[in-house]
Amino acid sequence: MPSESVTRAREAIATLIAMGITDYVYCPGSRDAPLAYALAEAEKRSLVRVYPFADERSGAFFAVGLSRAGIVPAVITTSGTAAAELHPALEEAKDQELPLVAVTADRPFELIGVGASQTTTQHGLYGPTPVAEVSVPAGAAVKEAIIRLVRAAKRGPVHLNIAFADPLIPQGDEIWPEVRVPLFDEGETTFPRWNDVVDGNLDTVVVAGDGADSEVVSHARIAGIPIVAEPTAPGNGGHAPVVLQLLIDRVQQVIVTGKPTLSRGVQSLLAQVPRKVVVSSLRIWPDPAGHAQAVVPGLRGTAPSARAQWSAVWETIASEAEVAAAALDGDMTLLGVARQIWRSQPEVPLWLGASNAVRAFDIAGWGERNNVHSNRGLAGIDGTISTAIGFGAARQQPIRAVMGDLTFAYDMNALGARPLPEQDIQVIVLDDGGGSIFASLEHGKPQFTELYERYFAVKQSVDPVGVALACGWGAQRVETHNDLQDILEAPVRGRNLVHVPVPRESSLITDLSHRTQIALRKSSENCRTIVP
Ligand SMILES: Cc1ncc(C[n+]2csc(CCOP(=O)(O)OP(=O)(O)O)c2C)c(N)n1
Ligand SMILES: [Mg+2]
Repeated sequence: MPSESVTRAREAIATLIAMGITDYVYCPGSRDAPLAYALAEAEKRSLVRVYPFADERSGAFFAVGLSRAGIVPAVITTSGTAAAELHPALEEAKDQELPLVAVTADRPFELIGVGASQTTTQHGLYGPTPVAEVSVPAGAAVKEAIIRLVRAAKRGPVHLNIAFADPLIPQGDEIWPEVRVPLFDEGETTFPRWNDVVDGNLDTVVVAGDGADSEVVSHARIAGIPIVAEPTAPGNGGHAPVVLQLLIDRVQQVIVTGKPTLSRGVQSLLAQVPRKVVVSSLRIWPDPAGHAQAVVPGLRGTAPSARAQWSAVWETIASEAEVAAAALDGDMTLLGVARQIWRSQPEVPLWLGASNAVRAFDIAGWGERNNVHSNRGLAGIDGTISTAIGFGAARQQPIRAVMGDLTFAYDMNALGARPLPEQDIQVIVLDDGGGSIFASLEHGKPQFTELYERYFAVKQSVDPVGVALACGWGAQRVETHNDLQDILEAPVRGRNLVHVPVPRESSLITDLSHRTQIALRKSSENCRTIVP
């Protein structure tokens, strides 16, 4: 007689496949074993790609990487704490509105709350995080629930909790179900024209954050509108935070696209600018101040030309900022190294860790670069290596991931995982002996120096090279610009780690901004009118 649980697991996987889900992170356990057998059958039929992970937290972040690369993944765990491990990645997926299906196997519901082993309340486990959630009791049909759930996943993570009763292994006579799903018509959206919502008489900047609309950025560029783009947005690669610091009071209108999170200057601008247009198709559009005049899903037509004087002022300061930044070349500092990495092998996708790593690129990178990514949803320092591995796996491309030392230590487990037998990934650890970002905030003041080390820096006793070697990665410590350059010019092959010690920075932007002002004063008398 066929196993009822294995039959339902097959129905579940066949329905997920029919809904277009072909990539599965599978984390082992006893309760989710029926799903393992179902996946193995689907794999035999070449219907799915399966990435086995022992560590569910890492596996879930790997899935976020897949999703960021355009694949809708499912992550399968067993019951108990295993299910809880998905929560951080689901939070990140929620904020980026990335589709992801969390499938947790559960005990039959009558075993909840009666002291049964590895049994907890899994329905509602992630609180309000999933955009949809369904729990299916043991023995109940799963198809309809899954169809509705996967459709809801367009807007973020969803949670499917399925209870399985014993026996959990195949009895040998289960069939592979034929599952048909409805065709869904997605309809069309029409966008307003630029001139309908953007005032062409105002001095405007486009702020492009993570997930920005490349059409908006390219139209703005043609019209000469200055662009303040974060490293993960199109139009990146200037020293916009530095320029903005000097011109912030002159901006009369902002067009926001994507979710900007990196610089305090941009946040101040967004809070104070008189006129703001948000271009976003996200369910939760970025406007914390809540005073946007318009929120639109896109713009059509051409952008109104910027005033020539406004573009010229911006350009002048931007080129002086570049002169100031060029003085960093050769430095083994966070900014110097970020600049060096940014300009090496632009064809290799970059994955940037949160904290100062991504900010250093925001300030020091020069020259536009595509294919730069980061978990900017909740800007966690967890799961960075796992997400980068997932993104690289989805793109089937070598990838370079750059992060701070705490960020590395947080996700070291990922170095031991082998979701793919072979992968080309380079992890660069910018090691400044703990968490440094707080030193550039109020906590960096001299009166807190002693407290800082113990409460904020929390330096880990971890040797990244030793860890990497122990996990079968290649690894080296690099201390000179030239040695780093040799590594950055070589193709990324296999798994390897580069450990780069850098001094702790107290403020990334102030120094560059100061240098830019000096350069401006020297370069032209006219600039006195620009920088008072
Ligand atoms: C999961 C998580 N825990 C805590 C934080 C708060 N946090 C932000 S940056 C940071 C320190 C990061 O240190 P490191 O990776 O060495 O980068 P650095 O600031 O030194 O550049 C911490 C703890 C966070 N963002 N995510
Ligand atoms: Mg650090």
